[in-house]
Amino acid sequence: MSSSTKPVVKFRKNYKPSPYLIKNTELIFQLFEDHVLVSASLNIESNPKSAESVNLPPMELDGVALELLEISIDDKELSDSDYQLKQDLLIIQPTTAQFNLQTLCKIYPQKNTSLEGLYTSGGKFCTQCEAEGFRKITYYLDRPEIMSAFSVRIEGDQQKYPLLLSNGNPASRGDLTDGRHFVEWHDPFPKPCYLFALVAGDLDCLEDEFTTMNGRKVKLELFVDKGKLDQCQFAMDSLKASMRWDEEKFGREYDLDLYMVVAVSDFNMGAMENKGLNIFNTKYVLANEKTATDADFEGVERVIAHEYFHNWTGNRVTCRDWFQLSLKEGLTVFRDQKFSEDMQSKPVQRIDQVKIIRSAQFAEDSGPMAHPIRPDSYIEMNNFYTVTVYNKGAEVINMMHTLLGEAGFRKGMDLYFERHDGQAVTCEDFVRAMEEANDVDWTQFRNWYSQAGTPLVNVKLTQLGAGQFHLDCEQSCPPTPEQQSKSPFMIPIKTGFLDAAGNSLKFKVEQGDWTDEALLILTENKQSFKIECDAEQIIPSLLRDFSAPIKLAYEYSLTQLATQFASDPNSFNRWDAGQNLMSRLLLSNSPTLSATDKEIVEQAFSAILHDEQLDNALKALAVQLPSLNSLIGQSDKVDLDQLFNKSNQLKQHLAKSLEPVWFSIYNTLAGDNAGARWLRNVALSYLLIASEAQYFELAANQITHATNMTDELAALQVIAKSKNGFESEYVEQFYQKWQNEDLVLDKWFSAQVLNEQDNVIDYIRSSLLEHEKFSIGNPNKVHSVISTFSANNLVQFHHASGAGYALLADLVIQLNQINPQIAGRLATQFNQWKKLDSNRQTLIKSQLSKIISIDALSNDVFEVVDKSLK
Ligand code: 0A1
Ligand code: ZN
Repeated sequence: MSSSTKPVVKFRKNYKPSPYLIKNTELIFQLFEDHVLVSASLNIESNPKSAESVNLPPMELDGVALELLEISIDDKELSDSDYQLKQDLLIIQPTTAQFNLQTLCKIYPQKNTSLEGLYTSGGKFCTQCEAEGFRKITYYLDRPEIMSAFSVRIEGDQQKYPLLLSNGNPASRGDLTDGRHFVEWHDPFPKPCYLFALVAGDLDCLEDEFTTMNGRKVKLELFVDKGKLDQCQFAMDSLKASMRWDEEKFGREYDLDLYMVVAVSDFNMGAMENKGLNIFNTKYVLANEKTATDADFEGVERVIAHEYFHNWTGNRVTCRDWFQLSLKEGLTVFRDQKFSEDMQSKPVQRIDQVKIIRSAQFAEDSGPMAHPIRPDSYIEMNNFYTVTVYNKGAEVINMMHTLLGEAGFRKGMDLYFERHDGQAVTCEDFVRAMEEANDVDWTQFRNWYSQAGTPLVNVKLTQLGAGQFHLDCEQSCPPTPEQQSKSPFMIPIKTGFLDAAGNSLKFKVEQGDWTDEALLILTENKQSFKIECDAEQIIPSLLRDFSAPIKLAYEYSLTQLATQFASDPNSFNRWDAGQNLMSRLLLSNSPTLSATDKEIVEQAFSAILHDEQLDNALKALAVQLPSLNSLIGQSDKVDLDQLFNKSNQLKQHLAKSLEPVWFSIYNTLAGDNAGARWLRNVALSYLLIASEAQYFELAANQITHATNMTDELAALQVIAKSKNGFESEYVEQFYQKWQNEDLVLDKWFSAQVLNEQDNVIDYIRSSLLEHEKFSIGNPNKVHSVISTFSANNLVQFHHASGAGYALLADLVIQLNQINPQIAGRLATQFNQWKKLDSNRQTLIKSQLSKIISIDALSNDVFEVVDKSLK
């Protein structure tokens, strides 16, 4: 990180096309034990589209932490006065419109703990170049609109690195002297440098083949650490399923002869879509029943699909600049979500997607880092790989899909690919393709791209006469750091109506046809819809399937919510009514829950659990309280102590009053599929809340005899959370059993940080952070311990002593040097502080002030903390 320079803000409005292009890129990597030599030969041309007034302006190439050993232009070595080396830049003065620039740089991947650029993980070399990591490899125009054809030669020790991989197709290979060998690769598709990848190491490989819709054979190779082949089959199956799905749904075929996936343990994110050579966090590749939970399997399937789908939405059509990130990420998340809905249960998937929006995205949208899905400015791009750009971005695409329908959406996608294949484009280009393919005007819809914040829609229903109603809607959007006032959004609200018994009603909107579901499109600040419905009492079922990323307020009575919870035909809204009901009780001003409140929920749960039509996964979801994060995410101010209290009271009540039901579910449900395992494990957790003494044996028995990780982990979680969790022999046994299985150890760490007793913070500091298997350099470990603690053990993270805040701040400071990207992300965990009481505000503010005053603060952490303090 450029720690000595003052952070510079980059603005979207200042975009200018690059004055130069790089047509061809030839790279030679010589790998050694303590350094790597990188020679680059770049065919450069001045850009006819450049906005520069001078004919041949100076050329500025990005480069960070590079030792420049040689530099020449058209084979003539440059003297010191021919170029300038500034902080993170190499500046040359071209004299012709076309020339070849050659550089030789020395880099130190073995010392690179930022996990950006070229680094080592578990004895192998690997890369991560998105967003701006390529500049840590060689001097380059490190911006996504520079698309170049790459040829790469890698040389290294034959024994240590039998595999030398890069993008595209292998072109040649051979032996060198001193036990070294080389492989050359050529990628025929011009690509931005953020999609460059290199891997060198000694790995096991699972091979397979896929025949595309046009009969072309594609070789599939999945590389993992030695001994892990028995955890690869599911990822391979998911890859083939994704390839088929993209052909069937979108007519998109894979374009190279080879598709490689490499799994590495040290990785900042989930995975990376490098052309033809995806690099994955092991967490999203390795899975078998013994080591991975049902949720892990879904994660693998989703991320494998996500990276594969990027080949068209991201690689073939890429981003013009990083402000356009949602062009590829929102769209690709949307695509992986639709894929998961087709592979798994649709309502369950939708509920999972919405939970992320309501907990993490609403929180971001109401905090200091709020930004539109297409941000207007940033200091450190790595801070903008956010739930807003990704998940709200996907919601915006989903609204397009809802507005246009399946066929209209496909027409838009086809036009987008037809127009922009091989180009680096903008969100505006995407919207225009959708608009023009469908002949619609989305001027107002574009506000979703330019405005931050979560719109709130207040809805009221008034009866005008027999069977005649008005649905009055009013939208508003709170100010966000850079935008004080907002224009109205275009908001599709999928709506139905129920009678008092919960049956679906037929109705008409304005002059429309009779229907049982309609899409109301709100465009004004205030808008009223005339509803005709032949019933006395009607219950609106609004925002079905979460048809827009908004908050919706309607004053339901508790009975109406209970009715909806029991029988809304829309599965999503049925779940949502339950969440709504509980949120209302938990967030009300009263300090405790009344007996009637508790009974309403108890009866609703009981009905759900006895409903023979409802599948187990939906039951499991329905009987879980809204997460504290989503309750906080949805509020402007929270009384945390009251919230913790009431949510404990409710859990205790539900655990005790339904004890026989939980017990019978636990004992009679065969855990032979994911939904059943889930519900059974929810029952187990309620039983331990009802009485640890009485039911501990169930958990002990389960952890001892489990035949799959889902059950084993569920038992570990309740045991580790119990009163004697820290000393439990079962926790120790789990460790002994799994000590050599890195990803399982991550679960072991996480389970322990969720214990809500006061000594947990000491335990984390003295036992977990000091544990021989903990490593601060490994993002998965940091995540398992620190992020899990601060995001999911809210009772202790927000402990009135401030010890939880101090723990997080210490880790941010420690990681600031080692891995700024992870440090920046951790620091966002403080972002909700303005919603809290003044005591906690003071405590957090003092930690933030401590962080911002340290030496050599990275841009990543600076940007987050500085905004938070404003
Ligand atoms: N494009 C990847 C995510 C990714 C982004 C940044 C990274 O390092 C800074 C790494 C991966 C994806 O969406 O899967
Ligand atoms: Zn992505």
